[in-house]
Amino acid sequence: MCMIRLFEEAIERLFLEGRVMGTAHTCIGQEAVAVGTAAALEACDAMTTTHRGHGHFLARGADPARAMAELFGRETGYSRGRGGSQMMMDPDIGFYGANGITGGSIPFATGVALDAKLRGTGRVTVCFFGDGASNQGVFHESLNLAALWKLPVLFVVENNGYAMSTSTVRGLSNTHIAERAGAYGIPGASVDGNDFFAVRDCVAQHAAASRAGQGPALLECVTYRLSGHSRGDARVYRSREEESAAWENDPILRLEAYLKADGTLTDDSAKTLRDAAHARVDEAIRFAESSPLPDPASLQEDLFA
Ligand SMILES: Cc1ncc(C[n+]2csc(CCOP(=O)(O)OP(=O)(O)O)c2C)c(N)n1
Ligand SMILES: [Mg+2]
Repeated sequence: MCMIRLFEEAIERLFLEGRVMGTAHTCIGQEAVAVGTAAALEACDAMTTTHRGHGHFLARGADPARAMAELFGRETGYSRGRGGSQMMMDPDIGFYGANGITGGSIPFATGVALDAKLRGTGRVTVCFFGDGASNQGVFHESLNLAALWKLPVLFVVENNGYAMSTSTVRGLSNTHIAERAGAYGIPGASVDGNDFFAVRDCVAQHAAASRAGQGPALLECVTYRLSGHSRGDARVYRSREEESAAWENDPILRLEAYLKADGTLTDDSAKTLRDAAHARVDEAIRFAESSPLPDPASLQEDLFA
């Protein structure tokens, strides 16, 4: 979780410094959802994500150096520098990609789960998406088919309070997204998405059921997008007081306090962990900046249209 936080903070800084181009959506404040979910999965399982997917990718085991290189547009990046923030994937770790289309990963993950069912691989697919994406038509279409065909897929909605500048109370007729599970006759659960253990245990329980043939579930992780929507968001649609209150609920500080209270972590070991995470992110930036840009002569490689 620390490494994800530092990776995201580095990206926000690198954009401001003009060292990284384009845009990116960071997941500061949502790290427990990514890491809690990844901790509950098996190596054979699959994940898909959204435009806000760095944390999911890193939690699944992506190399931060290659992810950073992709953000820098370098040949050593996950998409050879051609995709950037929203176009990273690595099938070798069961990570089938981010998606710039809001809700775009929902039918895609359903297809990955259909493949697992037809082949009998025992693989569970986790599909991350946001509260805003839950209003897309493909959400209904995918959950209906996944429920009908009892597909091994967990729809994990990160209810982070906002879709761009629209708060959930302004955009959702019922902000308790997990309650929609009843419409499809599948299990639904809502957990505190800033509590690592709550997320991990909930995903583990439903992944086991799904793996055993019981079909999909809709899991809602209630969290808060501490960052702006993307680069250059002045956050005029919410107050600084609201943000300060949300920072009090920082999932990393909560986990740290918990682990210190039960004696697992000390001030020294917490510092050692943070230093190690810092070193990995610093090394990722060094790797990215020293990597070559793609050769212009390779421009037409990997084009399918
Ligand atoms: C089909 C489509 N419509 C609109 C957009 C513009 N858009 C990008 S992110 C976003 C909000 C997504 O909100 P949510 O699903 O809650 O995810 P979050 O950004 O909170 O992680 C929108 C509307 C898009 N990328 N794709
Ligand atoms: Mg959202």
